[in-house]
Amino acid sequence: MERTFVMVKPDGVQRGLAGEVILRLERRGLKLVGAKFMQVSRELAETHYAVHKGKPFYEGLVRYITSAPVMAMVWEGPNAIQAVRQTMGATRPTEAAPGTVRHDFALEVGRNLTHASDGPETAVAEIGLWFKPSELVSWDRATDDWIMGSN
Ligand code: IDP
Repeated sequence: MERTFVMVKPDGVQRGLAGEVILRLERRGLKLVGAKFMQVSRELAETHYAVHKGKPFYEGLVRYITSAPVMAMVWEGPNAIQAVRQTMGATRPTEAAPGTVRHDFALEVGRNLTHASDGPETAVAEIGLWFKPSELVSWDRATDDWIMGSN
């Protein structure tokens, strides 16, 4: 079982697409284990995007992510990291597959609606950065066996 960090970025919230993103992840079968609607501080944005520091788009990226509230979430499921990245689509919306969130609702890489952890180590680090352990809920869902059964 994996957990992954997912964020509906300011453009997604402003455009009323937070529910759409949640709907798609729920329908996929993933389980929500943490969520908060929040304004991102510059400090948090810089830590989250530290890997991009020095790149031409870095300053704009930090400005974008701190410009308005976001919906930060943790989703759980088998292969959750890969499944969520697939549902979101490629970083550049014009390269995202039809049917993905970024294809269906976005045009530009600088306004690509969502963030999702890109690997197991990043997921652990990002979940720890954005959520306290006490903010995450482990819970049984009546449909778990129908979604997560392996045989
Ligand atoms: P990801 O969000 O799909 O993991 P990353 O390459 O990690 O993609 O980039 C992080 C975020 O930085 C992107 O989602 C996008 O918002 C922004 N970004 C990446 N490349 C560019 C660019 O060339 N111009 C503007 N923004 C960019």
